[in-house]
Amino acid sequence: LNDREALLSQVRAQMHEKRYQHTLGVAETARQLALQYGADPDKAELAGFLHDYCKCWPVERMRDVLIRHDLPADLLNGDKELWHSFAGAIVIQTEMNVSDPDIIQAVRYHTTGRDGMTLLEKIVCVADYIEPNRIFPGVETIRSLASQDLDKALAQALGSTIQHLIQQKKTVYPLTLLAYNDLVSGLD
Ligand code: DGI
Ligand code: FE
Ligand code: FE
Ligand code: FE
Repeated sequence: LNDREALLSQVRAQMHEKRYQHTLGVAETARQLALQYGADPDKAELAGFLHDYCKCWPVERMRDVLIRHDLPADLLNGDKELWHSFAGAIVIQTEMNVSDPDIIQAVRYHTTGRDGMTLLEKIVCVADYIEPNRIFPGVETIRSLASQDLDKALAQALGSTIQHLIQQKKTVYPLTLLAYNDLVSGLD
């Protein structure tokens, strides 16, 4: 109980209020999706709660973590938007004593996705798109797909992110394309 309070306040201290409300939304949405799709609801909630742990850190602090842990050059030379998920997966181990690989992977891949995503990874990634505070064109489509078919929801979500990145002339990280192709080729 006291542990739970400490966990909440430590995560809250890493970010501004709006990001914290998003974090709570992802945690609750991930729990609901886990109940719906047969994953561990406690793990899903915790992974959702931790997923954006580093999101509001200064980029230099995230870069330090990535360099110290030898993360790939394509990540360090690529879009800084991706850093918080890979840094977060490292930092929750050192600062929050998280050792569960399922939770660590769900945080690591919550932004990019990857091929062969686990159920928990999919749940956190979809929850990140559809939590109640999210408003963007197309979110209702993803919400309704998520109530029917998690893979369809995630394919739709990643597909719209890829389109958005291309429209803005931004790079698409290879793992995002691999995730998208993997999901689409598995759909009926
Ligand atoms: O941290 P959040 O804002 O809650 O959400 P996120 O971690 O899913 O996404 C962070 C941003 O990363 C999102 O606005 C799109 C951007 N982004 C940049 N390059 C890529 C990318 N997202 C994906 N999936 N793949 C990319 O290559
Ligand atoms: Fe994120
Ligand atoms: Fe996301
Ligand atoms: Fe998020």
